Amino acid sequence: MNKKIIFATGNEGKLKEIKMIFADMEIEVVSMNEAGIDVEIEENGSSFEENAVIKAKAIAEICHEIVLADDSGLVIDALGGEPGVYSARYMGENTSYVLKNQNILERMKGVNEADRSARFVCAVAAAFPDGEIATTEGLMEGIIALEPSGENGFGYDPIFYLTQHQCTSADLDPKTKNEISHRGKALEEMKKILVSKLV
Ligand code: ITT
Repeated sequence: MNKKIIFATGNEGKLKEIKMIFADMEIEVVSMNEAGIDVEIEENGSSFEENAVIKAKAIAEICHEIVLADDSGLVIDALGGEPGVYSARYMGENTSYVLKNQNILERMKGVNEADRSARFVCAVAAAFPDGEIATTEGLMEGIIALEPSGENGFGYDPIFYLTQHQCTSADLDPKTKNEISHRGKALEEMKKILVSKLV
């Protein structure tokens, strides 16, 4: 039984969450970094799913193991779906999230609560050594906060307010975030596919 998967991500925030979500599985999750793989992948798809498949396939071609990839982002309705698939590249890949978040809050100034709806989307793709591809998707609904809050998570978490929890996703403890998050949902679905493939 193949109990190892390579996760095609260079994002440490994602990786922490992924490892925690897989902690209850007898599957070793190895990051690209840990596997010694260092390649630039051009994410030129027009959807989260397309980009996840591009990343998983690109790495599967190199390592002939089961490869998973996560493409995710923040979709803000009042901004026509921005930053969307460009979430990592918004204002430039090297711009800090303090500045990116500040910029979004600035653009959302004056937008009333009813129109601040947004969601995190996560597509996960698996590329199997036999060439099969599987994808799953998860969503987390919320609104854009009025000001940043919280130290947990990463990226846009400090400005993503969960009305049900009355806090941002950066205020949540990591376990609770994984239970309700776009990534948690997409990966729980993917775990079921992996179990059926690995028996
Ligand atoms: P890899 O492609 O190497 O996995 P990346 O950071 O480039 O890393 P994406 O292209 O999928 O990944 O971009 C996702 C961006 O969306 C990420 O950099 C964050 O800015 C944002 N994002 C996704 N999930 C998030 C979460 O749970 N909390 C906060 N921000 C998130």
